[in-house]
Amino acid sequence: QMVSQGWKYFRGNFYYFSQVTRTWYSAQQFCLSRDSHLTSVTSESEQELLYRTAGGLLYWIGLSKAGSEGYWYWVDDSLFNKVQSVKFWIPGEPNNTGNNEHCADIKMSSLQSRNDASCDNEFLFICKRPYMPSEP
Ligand code: 2F8
Ligand code: CA
Repeated sequence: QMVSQGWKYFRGNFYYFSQVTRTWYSAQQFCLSRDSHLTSVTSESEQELLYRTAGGLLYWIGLSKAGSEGYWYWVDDSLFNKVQSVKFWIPGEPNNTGNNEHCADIKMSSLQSRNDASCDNEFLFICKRPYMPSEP
């Protein structure tokens, strides 16, 4: 039986912390090839797990901007809760430096860990895959 090597289990999902860097889009393509997406972060406990495991290293997450309004969305189709999300950004972020920061990473080992950055940066990344028990 296949055991999820390199994937960390937490509350119904498996998480993969990469050891190599990719652009945001390339990272998402990698996650898709492993039946996963760049991770969403939809609760305080999930945010804690991720920033603690990240240990201060910088990782892409599955948050990007779309549309002419540039609203944030989760690439795994989780609902983006703008109000809840405020407390997860680093103070002063997102600042859209150079009008070219349309993807998000976790950067600080803190509840307030999120930054917006240019999607062309090559960073480590975190994939997330729901745990789906199969029939015995
Ligand atoms: O000071 C915050 C600022 O730091 C960097 O720009 C100098 C970040 N750039 C990257 O991570 C590529 C900005 O996104 C960040 O806002
Ligand atoms: Ca920024």
